[in-house]
Amino acid sequence: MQKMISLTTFSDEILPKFNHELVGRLRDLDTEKALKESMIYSVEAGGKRMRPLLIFVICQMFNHEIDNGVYSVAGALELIHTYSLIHDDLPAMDNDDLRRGKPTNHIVYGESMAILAGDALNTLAFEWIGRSDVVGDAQKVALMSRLAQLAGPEGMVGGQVADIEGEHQVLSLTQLKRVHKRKTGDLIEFAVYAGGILGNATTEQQAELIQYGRQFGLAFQIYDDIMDVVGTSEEMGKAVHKDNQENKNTYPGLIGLDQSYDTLRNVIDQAKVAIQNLKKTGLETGYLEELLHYFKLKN
Ligand code: GRG
Repeated sequence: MQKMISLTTFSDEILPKFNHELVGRLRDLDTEKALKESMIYSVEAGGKRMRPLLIFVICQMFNHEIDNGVYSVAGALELIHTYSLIHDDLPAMDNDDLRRGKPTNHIVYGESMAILAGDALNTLAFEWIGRSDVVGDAQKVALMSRLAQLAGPEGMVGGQVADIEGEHQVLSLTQLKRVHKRKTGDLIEFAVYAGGILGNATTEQQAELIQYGRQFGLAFQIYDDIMDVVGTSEEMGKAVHKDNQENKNTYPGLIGLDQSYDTLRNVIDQAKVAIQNLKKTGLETGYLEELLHYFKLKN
């Protein structure tokens, strides 16, 4: 029987340890001071660490210790996520001044340094997985190639391009879903994939984890779209109501707020089906259920 710890324990104890390790490793880098500062600034700017949290709870579900190897993989994912946000905020992309309630990286360090900090975080991610002395070689190869695929042209970067290309067109819901899946969903999919690989999930369990992750990722983006309409800048730590002003394709823009909430509800229900299937394989799935409470279903 698994010894369960509460989700609050993850937030209160495991995430601070992880943050300490993450920033410590960046401080130890033998590189230029300005680059290091710029990288650390965004990594410790107060992200929710949702993707690492997914990896940690899945490892816990499989009784896999949250060791240095898990930190390397979860850290790598957070580095890639952070790089994507730094680049997304650049003047050539979304041109945002505020992220996580703080000035964006290029506002503080200038555009060149922000681009280079993003590049450095992206490449360092693969070094961290490759150099881990706890993760097995076969696992490393699987993790690195899947991360490259999901973060690269077929995944997040391609999704960002499709999003930009779609800005002056009205996308169909199917097209929008595909943009979201790649731009936002694919890194979340990596989190559940990595949890399953580290935890030695069976093929059947891995398939259900991916199913859960895909629905979680879609819900994450729909919720972000909804919050851009109903949230305040203080709550979100970034500018809101931008999507509409910038003619972005969003769920509320395409189908309205009420139907966006309905779609969110349906997507969460599908994530619950994956949870039920995982439960049938003997896993304790309470964490996966609790994580769905992140999405506040109003209306
Ligand atoms: C620039 C290559 C490149 C890719 C950018 C991630 C991305 C692709 C764009 C971000 C656009 C965006 C704001 C999407 C909404 C969902 C999302 C990814 C929100 C940010 O993630 P959180 O909420 O951020 O996990 P924190 O700050 O908590 O880490």
